[in-house]
Amino acid sequence: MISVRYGPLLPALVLLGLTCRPVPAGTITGTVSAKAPEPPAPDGPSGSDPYASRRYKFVERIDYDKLTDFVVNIEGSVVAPPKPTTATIVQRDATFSPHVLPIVYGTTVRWPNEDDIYHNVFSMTDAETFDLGFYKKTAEPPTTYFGKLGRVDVFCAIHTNMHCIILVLPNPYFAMADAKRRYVIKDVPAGSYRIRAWHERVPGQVKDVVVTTTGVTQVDFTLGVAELPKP
Ligand SMILES: [Cu+2]
Repeated sequence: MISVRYGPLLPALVLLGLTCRPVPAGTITGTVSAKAPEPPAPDGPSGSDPYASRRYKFVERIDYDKLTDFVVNIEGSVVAPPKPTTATIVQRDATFSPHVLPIVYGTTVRWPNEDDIYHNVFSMTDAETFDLGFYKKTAEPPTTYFGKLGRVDVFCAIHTNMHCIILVLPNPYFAMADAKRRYVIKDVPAGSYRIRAWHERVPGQVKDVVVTTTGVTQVDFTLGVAELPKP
């Protein structure tokens, strides 16, 4: 399981965007996508496609062009606790929606169940461990507060495929890519940063970026295993 880790909060505390007067700010934008590795040569005896055989016919392969839920965020620079804010992940048709939710630390997440069947919401992640028990539709859904940085995997104890991921990030400068794989992070105080592109299924990527007050900084990412160390 890939984990997202950040250093201790307090030593890294900077007053990013917290001065009294308006801070000159810019925008970071670009694309983020993932690329399939070069496939090895066909391994059948005569170069035939082994996936045609009954044994492998139903093995699902990653369609890199259809991956979604990419997140791009500025690393490291931790702001003082932001204003209390809430976000929501619903349980609908036995699916958590959204599947990936980036939040700034200090956010409270609501967990409404919109189905007529029981669901359960629990996490056994190091960053957050909780169990909200079993419940159907309720007037006031249970909530959880996320005060620690990191990746939190959340499951339902009843349904196999109910899984979602909360990325608890150190500052509000993050964005999810849209259907066209474009992301936009606005109102970033001018400065030098490292930004990370993340996807749950492929290795992330970090790039250095300088944000100026005069316009838009373009940073594109193509994720894949190509950059990982080889034996
Ligand atoms: Cu469930």
